[in-house]
Amino acid sequence: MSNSTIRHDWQTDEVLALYALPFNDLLFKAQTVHRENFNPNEIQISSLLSIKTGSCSEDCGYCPQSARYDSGLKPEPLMPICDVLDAAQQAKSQGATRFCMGAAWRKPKDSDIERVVEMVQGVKALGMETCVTLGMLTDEQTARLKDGGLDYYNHNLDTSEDYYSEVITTRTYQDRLDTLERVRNSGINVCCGGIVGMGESDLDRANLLIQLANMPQHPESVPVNMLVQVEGTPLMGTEQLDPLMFVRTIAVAKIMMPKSRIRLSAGRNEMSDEMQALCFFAGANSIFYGDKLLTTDNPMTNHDLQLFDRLGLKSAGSSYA
Ligand code: SAM
Ligand code: DTB
Ligand code: SF4
Repeated sequence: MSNSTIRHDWQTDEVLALYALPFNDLLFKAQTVHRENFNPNEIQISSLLSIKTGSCSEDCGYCPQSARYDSGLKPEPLMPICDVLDAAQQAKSQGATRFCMGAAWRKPKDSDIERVVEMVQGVKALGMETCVTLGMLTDEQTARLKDGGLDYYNHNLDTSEDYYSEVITTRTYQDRLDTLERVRNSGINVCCGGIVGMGESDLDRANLLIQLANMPQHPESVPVNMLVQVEGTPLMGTEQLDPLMFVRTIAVAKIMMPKSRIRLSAGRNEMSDEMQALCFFAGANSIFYGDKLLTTDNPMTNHDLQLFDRLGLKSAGSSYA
């Protein structure tokens, strides 16, 4: 069997066995799979913008945007389109090829979707790829986003089905899977991953990856976030995950989903350059770039550009350039 066989039948025991490999063996295997599918010196660069901030009705234990927690965040309504396009133009001029717009909604209203479609069309006209993350969608809303030209929809499973209810109680794992199925069926590319460092077990991390890899089609983009601990949220103070376990998670994700882009996502501001280099070696080949994620800090663009230079990494470019 080739290293890069696309499988949808991963079993718990074999995923735990990958995790348990000696670190060098695991990284060698992941890098081998990665090279069979991608140029190992190219990364895809996405920038994020929070187009609607805070006052969210959900209780996601990690999130500073939930109305239930006092994180000190100032809520902001849906941004005017011209401001969104200014931010997209700035991200493009700094080197991003995809612009990801996030809204703190449980689910959008139909009127919200119309405004988001205008944003998507404006960003595409700048020559960038588009991604939005808006919460749960109906069939009609998904079709409208597809017709409007959206390239990617981000909707994370966040963790294993078992651990999910420890983190979120206001919507179910099945709700997440239903939206993901709608997005997949509509023909929009799927961006779906999770967060580690939330106090989950090794088994939870393995089961999250099994959920992702055993979907009928692997997500094109798989963000692996390290929890950003925010004061006021329930997960503040969670024991830090061993950074090498984070690197292992990237490597196992790469082996299980060889043709997917694994994104080194939230948490980079708290990672050393050397840890990020290990993540790129393990098969991560996409990042969020720009001084801010949605509401928390990300490494400064100058620092990232220097890191790319030191590592000989180049932008993978945009299919629209
Ligand atoms: N409200 C929509 C939803 O939850 O689907 C879209 C925006 S939500 C902020 C997008 C994703 O950001 C979440 O699913 C979660 O994976 C990630 N996220 C939020 N807060 C985070 C944190 N403190 N650390 C790491 N990832 C986080
Ligand atoms: C994803 O997986 N991570 C991004 C994006 N998709 C929307 C969000 C990270 C948010 C980190 C906390 C914040 O800045 O609010
Ligand atoms: Fe709301 Fe999304 Fe934050 Fe959950 S992750 S509280 S749904 S903004």
